Amino acid sequence: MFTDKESFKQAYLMKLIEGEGINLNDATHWDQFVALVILVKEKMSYYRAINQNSMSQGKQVYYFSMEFLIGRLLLNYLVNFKIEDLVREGLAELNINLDDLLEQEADPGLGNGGLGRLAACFLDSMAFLGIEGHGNGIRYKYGLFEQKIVAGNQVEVADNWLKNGYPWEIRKQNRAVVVKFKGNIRTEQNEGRLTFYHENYEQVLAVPYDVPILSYENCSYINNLRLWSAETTCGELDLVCFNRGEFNQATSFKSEVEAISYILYPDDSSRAGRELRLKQEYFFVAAGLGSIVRSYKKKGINSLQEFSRRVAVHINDTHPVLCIPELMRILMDEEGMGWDESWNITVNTMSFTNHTIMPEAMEKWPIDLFKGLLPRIYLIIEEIDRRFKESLVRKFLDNEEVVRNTQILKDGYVWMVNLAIIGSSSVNGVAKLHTEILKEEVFKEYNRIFGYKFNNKTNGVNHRRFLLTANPKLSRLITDAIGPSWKEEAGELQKLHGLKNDRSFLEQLAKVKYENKCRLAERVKTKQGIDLDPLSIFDVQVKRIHAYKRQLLNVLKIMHLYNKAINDPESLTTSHTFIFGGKAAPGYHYAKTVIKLINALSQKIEHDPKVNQKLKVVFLENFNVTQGEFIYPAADISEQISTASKEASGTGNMKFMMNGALTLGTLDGANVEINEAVGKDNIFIFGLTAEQVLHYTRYGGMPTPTLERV
Ligand code: 26Q
Repeated sequence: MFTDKESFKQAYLMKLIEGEGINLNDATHWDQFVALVILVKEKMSYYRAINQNSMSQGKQVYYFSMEFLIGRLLLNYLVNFKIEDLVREGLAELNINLDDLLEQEADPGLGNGGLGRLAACFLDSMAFLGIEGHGNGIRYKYGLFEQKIVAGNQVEVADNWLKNGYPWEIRKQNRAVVVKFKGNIRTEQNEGRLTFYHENYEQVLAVPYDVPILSYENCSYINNLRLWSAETTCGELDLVCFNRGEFNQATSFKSEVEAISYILYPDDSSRAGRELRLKQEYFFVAAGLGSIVRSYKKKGINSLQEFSRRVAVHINDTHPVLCIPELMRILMDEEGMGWDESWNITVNTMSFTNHTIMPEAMEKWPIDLFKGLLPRIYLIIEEIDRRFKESLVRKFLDNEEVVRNTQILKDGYVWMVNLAIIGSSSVNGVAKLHTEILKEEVFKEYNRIFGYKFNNKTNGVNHRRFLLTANPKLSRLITDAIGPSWKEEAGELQKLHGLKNDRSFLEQLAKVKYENKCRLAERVKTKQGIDLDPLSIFDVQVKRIHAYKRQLLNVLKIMHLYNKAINDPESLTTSHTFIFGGKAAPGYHYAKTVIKLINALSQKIEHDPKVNQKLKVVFLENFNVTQGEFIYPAADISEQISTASKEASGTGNMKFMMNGALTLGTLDGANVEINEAVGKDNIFIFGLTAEQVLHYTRYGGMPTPTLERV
């Protein structure tokens, strides 16, 4: 295995020639990329082998999430192995630019936005901290659509991220798990115990694909992201049907099964309630828990009584909440435990994060649909609900509202968030303000019953991806100034305080920002043919398009500047480039219209010679993790202007801030904590507080005559 530049070059050339039968001159960027991937994978296998010997018996953490937005991995692996410079220089000596190879890698769009990226950041952090923490999700054949802008409108194109194969995944056929849907439940009394038999079900084979999550620095910590793919249990086709001549039936069953992991649903909470989504949710939950229990037993621990001491399962929003009844099912129906013991183990194993306060985004399923698809899971939920209500009636006899607002089965629906709170030992919000709103407003009844469960975990981001790797120039400047320890411990960045009046440092800082703006401008020119002026102020709002995030407010502000400039061109003292980016859910008409409006405004200004030297609006196509890595380092101003109380936390706000952008924002989500941390020179706050907004929504009009502005 290579250890220095020369041995790397040799190994690399050998891979090209031996592995792919290509010599350097004939190799395309793709061939060159593949050769590097193979070398990195070999390095990983080497560390894996070392790690096998020191397999810990420590607690295993499983992060269940419908979404993981992991971004590209090649550079992440090179940085974590601390071989980026060696590889970059070695390749340069072979006349290969590492950046060209990085561009070959697909960015798997297996998530909608913040929630999915948070899951990926947690995997990175757990690996770094030496926590044995693994992701469990779905290997969607198609990720979130790729966004194109045609005549100012968003057009969705399928995200075929697997078309060239995904080099980092390893299919583990022998770890496949059978998942059962539909059918009926027969009960029988066996030795005084009611036993449940699931019959006439349809079975689906869940096949795992593992992606390695490598720790920064300590390369022997390699965790796993396990993504499940749905297949038929009988190989290619239902041969029995096929041989009987029932061709259509055989092929349609196959496609019905494969549909489960076919595509990621866009965050379109208002149009929830589709059976396929529920199938997806149970599919990866049952597969994941099945494999956890199997590997738990393999370790030779006979009794599952120890389970919650050795295993933690985290539920990322309500999407994987079926973990709760599914673990109950396994413990009772497969392991023969009683209800109380199973319930204790289950609650102590599960923890849950809520990511929203918006009532329309709370997941609920029509009972009839639910019962038909998951008959045994439904019975368990019914029993959880019954027992919960029974315990409530004892404690809250007086309070009908408490009973009504906390039950799982209500108005013909299964309310997933209620199941999550009742069945977990910890419930957290994602920023201080958000958690307060959960405790005092959204879940106030639960807070009376289970106050001890509620806690806050303010979101964070992986500064090694979004600063160290995405912004190499700033990273070098920081390291020269305060040493390298900030790479492991982000808190060390505080040392930069000492340089706040250091002229030379500040000049270099400005130079880095300028160069990052040039880098973004170059990329935008190549990708969209648009010229950006790096000398103008880059004022950026990139995030999903949503009413509460208020891209429209930003547009109105720009229109105001434009109108002013028409009458008085001198009113614009500096030139501004307003940059937007973000996807709209395909069914969200309002959000799509906002995109159209931004592009219309962009055209209008572009064609107005009175202002087009000073003002520009651009919409960047297909905002994703990779685009973000170019955008955050290049921003002067970060727009974080959601209606106070609506943005649970936000994480883009942190990525911009750590790359030296000033924030224009409202007191919402984690902006509140950023405000406390960075002070008035770095964040500019406007608008109502969350309390004022909530008061306004509840009572109408203005909350108090002396409305105080922050
Ligand atoms: C729901 C039903 C049907 C189909 C899709 C969905 C769905 C999918 C994704 C609903 C919600 C999401 C994603 C939500 C999300 O990303 N929330 C964000 O989470 C971040 C991490 O905590 C926060 O920083 C953001 O404030 C929050 O908006």
